Amino acid sequence: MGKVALITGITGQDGSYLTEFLLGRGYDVHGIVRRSSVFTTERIDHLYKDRHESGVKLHLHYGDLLDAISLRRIITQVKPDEVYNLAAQSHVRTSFDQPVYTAEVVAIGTLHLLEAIRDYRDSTGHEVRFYQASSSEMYGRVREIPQNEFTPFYPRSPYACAKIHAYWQTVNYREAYDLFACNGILFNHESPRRGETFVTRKITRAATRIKLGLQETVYLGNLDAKRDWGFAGDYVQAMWLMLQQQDPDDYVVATGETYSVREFLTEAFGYLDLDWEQHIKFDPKYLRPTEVQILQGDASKARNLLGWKPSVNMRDLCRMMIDADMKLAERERTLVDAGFVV
Ligand code: NAP
Ligand code: G4F
Repeated sequence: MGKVALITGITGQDGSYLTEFLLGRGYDVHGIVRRSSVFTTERIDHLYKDRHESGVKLHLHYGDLLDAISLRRIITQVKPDEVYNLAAQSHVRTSFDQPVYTAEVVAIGTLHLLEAIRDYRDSTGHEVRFYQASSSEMYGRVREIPQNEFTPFYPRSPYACAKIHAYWQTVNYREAYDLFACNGILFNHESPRRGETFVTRKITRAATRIKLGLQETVYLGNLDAKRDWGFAGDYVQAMWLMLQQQDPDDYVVATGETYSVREFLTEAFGYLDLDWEQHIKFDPKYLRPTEVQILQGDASKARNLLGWKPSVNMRDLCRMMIDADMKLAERERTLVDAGFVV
């Protein structure tokens, strides 16, 4: 029998890459999907087979991190060996507009899940390994560069405060209840599947549309912020590796390199022979009340203990995203030329 994994946040960027990775390793993958009036499964549609076909390995269940009963029911039905908690209101700027909701999903939602797993393990004797999607955003106002597993947290957003709550709950369930629970402290990771309101994807979408004459301008906020950007496809492998170890632990996952938003812009627009300064305008709406100015990770522990290392640097990541977004822009151009409004 292959292993069974349960993924919260399966419809998100990381959920889709992790699903691909686990299916490739023979797992039965179950994912929790929120009910919505529109389809939200675009990122995993290429993996999904109708349940009436044979050999179906990907199964979706309606549920929500805010609905503890649904989590308990799904865990009892699915009997997972590994649970990956990727679900979150993951947008930092939005967390200032919806702090309570963000805390409920990110902090209390994680607690609902940990409680459900603990009770399931205790009543069945079935060991469940747990991965928590912790974030470099927790370092916030950094005093040391680069950041590693010992760097103190100093959160600068409601999102980061909630992630720190979930981080420590994960540690506490490991220590108090002997749960195999790990935190992956992941630095920013991007891909062609990145949500379009995160800065890298906003830039690659805009640059390709500008190149094809579909728009003129893009509005951005703080161009001086620096991030350690890696490729999401690499980072989900680190999540899996953490759950395959002898003992549970917490790991930083990062490239070790940091670049400003301005440098990312230069790379993206330069690749298309465009001058970004002709197309970028400032909008204070995109500033945060408190900003994280610089993140740069030290992933030595993951490299030494998990044998993990990133395979894509910022330049190649940016070009991968531009190449994918150019295909989208070309399709939009074709529609516009045929008289459709996009
Ligand atoms: P994402 O693309 O925003 O995906 C978030 C996922 O969570 C989506 O599937 C979303 O469902 C789901 N979700 C949101 N609220 C939920 C709820 N109440 N109940 C159940 N599901 C819910 O995020 P990502 O970039 O893949 O990141 C995955 C995780 O890693 C997140 O926890 C994020 O905070 C964390 N993280 C991300 C990064 C990064 O750079 N990407 C770095 C560090 C940590 P819908 O599709 O229905 O919206
Ligand atoms: O792309 P961002 O929105 O990512 P941010 O805030 O670093 O958060 C992402 O990474 C975290 C890991 O550290 C995750 F935990 C979190 O879930 C998320 O995936 O913004 C990056 C930087 C910020 O400094 C922001 O102020 O870009 C700056 N920025 C400048 N103009 C902008 C914009 N960010 C966005 N989203 N939109 C802008 O127009």
